This record gives sequence, structure tokens and C-alpha cells, in this order.
Amino acid sequence: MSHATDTVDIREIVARTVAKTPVTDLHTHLYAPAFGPLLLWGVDEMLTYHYLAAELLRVSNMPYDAYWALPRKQQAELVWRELFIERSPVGEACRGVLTALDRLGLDVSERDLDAYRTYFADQRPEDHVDTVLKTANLKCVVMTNDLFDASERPVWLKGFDGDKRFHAALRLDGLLNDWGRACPAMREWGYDVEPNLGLKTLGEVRRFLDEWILRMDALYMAASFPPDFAFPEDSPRGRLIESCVLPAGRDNGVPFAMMIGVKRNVNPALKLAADGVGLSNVDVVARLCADYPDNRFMVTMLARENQHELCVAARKFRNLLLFGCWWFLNNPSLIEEMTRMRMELLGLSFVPQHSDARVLEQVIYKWEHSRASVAKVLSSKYADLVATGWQVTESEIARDATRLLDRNFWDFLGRS
Ligand code: FIX
Ligand code: ZN
Repeated sequence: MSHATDTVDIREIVARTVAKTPVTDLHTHLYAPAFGPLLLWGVDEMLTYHYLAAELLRVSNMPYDAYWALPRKQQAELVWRELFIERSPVGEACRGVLTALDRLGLDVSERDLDAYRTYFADQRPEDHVDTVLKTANLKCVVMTNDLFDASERPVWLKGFDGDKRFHAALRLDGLLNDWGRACPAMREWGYDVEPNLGLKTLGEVRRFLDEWILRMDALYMAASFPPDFAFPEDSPRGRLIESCVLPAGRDNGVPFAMMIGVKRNVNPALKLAADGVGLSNVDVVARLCADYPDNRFMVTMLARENQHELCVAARKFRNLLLFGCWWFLNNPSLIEEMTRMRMELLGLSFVPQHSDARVLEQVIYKWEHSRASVAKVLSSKYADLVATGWQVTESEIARDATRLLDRNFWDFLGRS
């Protein structure tokens, strides 16, 4: 049994171990190749990621509409010029593009966008998925499957026969946050629903959830919520959660993932980049966990200021799994802070990160950068233990890393 005792030793062993531990990425916006154009990849997609669109539109004088009207290639060129050439790309999303290009073997010192485009043009999506998942050392990813998205539904109906690396999550924003639009769509699909949520309609929504959980083999149901999310609540959303989502989650044994704290459309002209953040109410989560002990909840909150209270709530409820540093929190300084706090309050019983990748190659940078933060926190915790005389072995370090990056999620689901 080899013990890691020296601080430098520990840092080195932990960094190496965390880097080589395969990850289950439990929330992404990626798709299996069978979904065709829904799977985004390549340098132009990376450069036009909505995180970078927001950053570009801060520094450019171009009217917002004029930017969105440009072909993607030209949008990418603008981002490249303004955020990489005219200024050093020090922001996390810019840095991420460079990490991804570099790890794919491209020379970022050349600053040659056309050469990068040529590389991607030569890839076949199926092979490229293999390369990227291998480079990022991912075991598998979970997609975000929104049935109210017209382009996704037909792929499932045609019988997507699965791809072990891509799991499904049934996304319910369209149902819960916009019942006015969901109701006519569901009628068209053959569900006997009406705008007022009577017993028959609630039964039909429940049937819809059961059918789709089964068809997709969904690992969980998920929705994002605004900062003022409340439950119980006398609203279509409140009634649907109470009468359909929670019973479906309980009976099918799938958790409900709640992503809370996004203020949608703060500046609508920014389109996909329009959203902001607000402080949410952690009591809502605690009450759900207490009132529905037979349900499991996965929660991430967007406001930094919610994180401590959320950790304390997770200490009280074993049916609550905290996950990820979501969106504006997915920056090294905040990942480190949150991971440290979570570890101090919850030990190893949380999922430190998800990538939220929308473009395939982003998993390379998001995981490399996040692994570095997780390893830093983990090694400082081991160093504190060693200072008491406790010893940690390399295999224990590997076991702990596997729990954080992979097993905790599957154990929470009750699946292997
Ligand atoms: O609601 C979500 O799943 C968010 O993560 C996204 O909608 C958001 O646009 C995003 O990509 C954040 O990272
Ligand atoms: Zn997301």
C-alpha cells in the first residue's frame, strides 16, 4: 500500500489521478451523432458560443440585430478578431477555445483561424466524437432532451436506438414554464389536454411523462427556474409539478433536477446570451425534500450567494444531490471556492461539476479546467488530513476521485 505523505507528492498524485479518472458529465446540451445537425461542433461553433457572443457584444459597436443577421462564419470571424486579436483572450470562455484547440493538436501560437477550420472540415462527426470524448477523458455525457423542440422529437419517434456514450434527460421547461404553448402542442400529439388543468388533463400529462421517460430511458427529469421559483404554488407550473412531475419521478424512480436562479431575457436583444442571475429561495428546495421523501432531487443554483445555504440544506436531506457550478459560476475562482465549501460541508457526497457544453469540443476545456480546480481542493484536504497523522493511499485517492467525477451520480440514481 503506497501512502502519499508529502504535500508535493499529494498534489502531483491527485492531479494525475483526477486527470485520468473518466467523467460522467451529467448535464450538457450535446447530442449523439444520430441527431444530425443538433450536434454542434467545430471552431466556428466554439467561437460563436453564447458566452462569447455576450462578450463580443460588449466590446463591439455593431447593432445587436446586425450581428445576429450575419452568417455564422462571419460572426466567428468577428469574435476572433475582437476577442482574440484586438485584445488578449483572458476570459474563461476565450481561454477555453484555446485549450480545446491545443489539446486537439492545433497550434494556437499561429493564430490561424483558417487552418483550424481546415482541420475541422476534415473530420467525420462519428470519429470526431470519439476523439473529443477520449481527449476530454469522458465516460459518457447526459443530453438535454426537450420534446417541445421540433427538431428533436422526430429522432426519438423514428427510434433513436441509443449510443452508450449519450444518455437522455427529459427536459421540462417547455411544459412547466410555458403551459400556454405546451398544451396545444400536446393536443396535436394525441394527448387529451385542455388549458385548464383539470383531473383528465393532469392524467394525460402524467401519461406523457411516463411514456417519454420510458422511450428515452431518461436518467432524470429537469427544468430551469427563475429566482422567484416557489413551491407549492397556485400556478400551472405548481400544479403540474405536484400532480404530474413528482408522482412520475417517484413511480419511475427518476430524480427531478432543478436548476434555479436564471432570470431569462434580461436583455432580449442578446438572444441565447440574454439571461442573467438572481438570488433564489433555498427553503423551497428544503421543503420539497422534506415533503416528498420518496422523490430524489438534483439541484444546482446559479447565484454564488445561494451556495452556502444550499450546502446546509443538502446536509439535511439525503434525497438531495448538489451538482455542478452552473454557467456564470463555471469559472476557476468560483469552482474552487464552491468545491472547497461543498467538500467541507458535505465531504465527498456531491457532484462537483457538469460541463453544460453546447459545442462538442467544449468538454475538453471545461473538464480540463474543472479537474484542475477539483484536484487543487482535494489535495489541500488530503494535506490537512496528513498533517494529523492520517495516511491516504493512492488507491483511496483514485476511489474518491471516481466518486466525485462519476459514481456519486450513478449511485444517486440507483443505477450502475
Ligand atoms: O438552462 C440551461 O440548461 C442552461 O444551462 C442553458 O440554457 C444556458 O444557455 C447555458 O448554456 C449555460 O451554460
Ligand atoms: Zn444547461
